[in-house]
Amino acid sequence: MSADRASPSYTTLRYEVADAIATITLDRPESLNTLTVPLKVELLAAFRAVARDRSVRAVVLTGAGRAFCAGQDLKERLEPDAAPLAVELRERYNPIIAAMRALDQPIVGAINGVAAGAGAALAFACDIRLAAEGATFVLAFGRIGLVPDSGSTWLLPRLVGPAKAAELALVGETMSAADAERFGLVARVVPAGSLDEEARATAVRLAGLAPVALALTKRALERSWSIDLDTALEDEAFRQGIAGATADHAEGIAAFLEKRPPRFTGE
Ligand code: T3D
Repeated sequence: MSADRASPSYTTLRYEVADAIATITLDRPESLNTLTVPLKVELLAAFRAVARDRSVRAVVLTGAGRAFCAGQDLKERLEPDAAPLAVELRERYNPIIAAMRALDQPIVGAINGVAAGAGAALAFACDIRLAAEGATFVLAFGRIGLVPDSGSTWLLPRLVGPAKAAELALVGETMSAADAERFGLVARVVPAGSLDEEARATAVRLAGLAPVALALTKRALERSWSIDLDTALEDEAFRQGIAGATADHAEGIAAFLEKRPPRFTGE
């Protein structure tokens, strides 16, 4: 990919912007992209950079090497100055998940390999997930005497339903990419060699849509889990009022009638 902009200030991930798409690549392949404090700090900074950059219309999140992310770096956890677990969650993990879910731009997770522990949670927090054929998901927390965290107890039941979520969270079984597709955890499984291309194609399609409508749709889908139908109907009417007042809506109608592709500006 030829990057329009790549920030040299990141050391544990790559942040590249090209053609209105930000690609964030967790880049510690020698340890399966495990989450260290520097990586967590940089990942939050990267999502905040996306939030500030209105020229970015879609994000791809992926991992370098054979893994997507093996979760918390357990060697770092044994260091004497490691923060207590609850502090680490409140100060580092939770803000990343919150930033991902609050982002206006959609995030495409390109799950290239194993996604374990908080690495699985990062995948769950993406808006759309594509998985390489060999990718796996494992809530490895129970194996080390921990509770699933980083939003996984909230996100997973909403993605795969309560029965499968309970099995994954309690038993800690590894879920294959094929099963992830079967249970609706990923939108599609693709050959490993095509994952980057497929993820980028999805991001390109998203980047060509109207940004305000996309952001409102993200919020509506998220909110739908905690409201009843009557409230959802009113919520849709409210959001449609906002989307309908945008220049992009007028452009969408004009483009349709003129039989040409729309040029959305985010206005
Ligand atoms: O701050 C806090 O602690 C609170 C937050 C917690 C959030 C969490 O994420 S807790 C869960 C942490 N993650 C895990 O428990 C996963 C541990 N890893 C595994 O279960 C397996 O490694 C995988 C299923 C991810 C992959 O298995 P496999 O067979 O493909 O690879 P491997 O041989 O096990 O691992 C390759 C290397 O990566 C190996 O190092 P070595 O022996 O070659 O020097 C392994 O130790 C290392 N590695 C893998 N995961 C981690 C790790 N090193 C440190 N931390 C890891 N999480």
